[in-house]
Amino acid sequence: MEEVKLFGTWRSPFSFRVIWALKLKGIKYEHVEEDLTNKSDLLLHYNPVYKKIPVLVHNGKPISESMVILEYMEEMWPDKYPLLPKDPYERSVARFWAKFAENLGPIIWTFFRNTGEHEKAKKELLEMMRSIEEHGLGENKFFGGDNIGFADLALGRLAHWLEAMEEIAGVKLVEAHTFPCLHAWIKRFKEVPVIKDNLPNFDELLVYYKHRKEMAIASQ
Ligand SMILES: N[C@@H](CCC(=O)N[C@@H](CS)C(=O)NCC(=O)O)C(=O)O
Repeated sequence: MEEVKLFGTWRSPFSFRVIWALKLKGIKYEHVEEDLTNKSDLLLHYNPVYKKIPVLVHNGKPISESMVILEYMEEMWPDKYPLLPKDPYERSVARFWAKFAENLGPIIWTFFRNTGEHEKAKKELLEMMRSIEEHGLGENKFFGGDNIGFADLALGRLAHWLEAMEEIAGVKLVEAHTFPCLHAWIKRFKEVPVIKDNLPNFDELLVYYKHRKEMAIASQ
């Protein structure tokens, strides 16, 4: 009998990458909700280096870092809804966009915090989105082809979390006329049942981000 536990938190796009992968692969797991203002001893024990969620604990063994967890799951349960294509070149393309998503995260955050680097971050963010728009999807519905895969899960924060940030910031970056491919991808991605049924509550996300933004402004 396998024991799978996920240490995560309700609002984290990194937690959701793992939740989506677990659901897609049909792996039963127990969710352990962490309060990041008062981290549990178990979390500190399982991830002593970064002390961050998500951590997947499989039969007592901890795996940290969301994309490392996805790679682990893919190797551990390769036949249940493969996240990566079989072809080595196509795998490299999926990993390329997943890595791109990792670089996108800090830029989104800098842009949202609206500090002195705001305009620079906005320009950089728009350039990165332009790259996804022009080189990411091609004729495909998803980065994974006809179905969502590794890179789609990595980029998932663009689909829900960015929208909440845009609303708080009062700026709409991704629109049908500015980034039609990306805009269509976001819509399609959120229509996939596993995604649609597993997203944080939007209003609660707005409250959380509003608070984070106020804190960022107060500390400037
Ligand atoms: N690179 C990590 C990022 C995870 C991360 O930033 N987690 C945040 C929550 S969204 C966290 O645990 N923060 C707690 C802290 O920084 O103390 C991953 O992909 O898993």
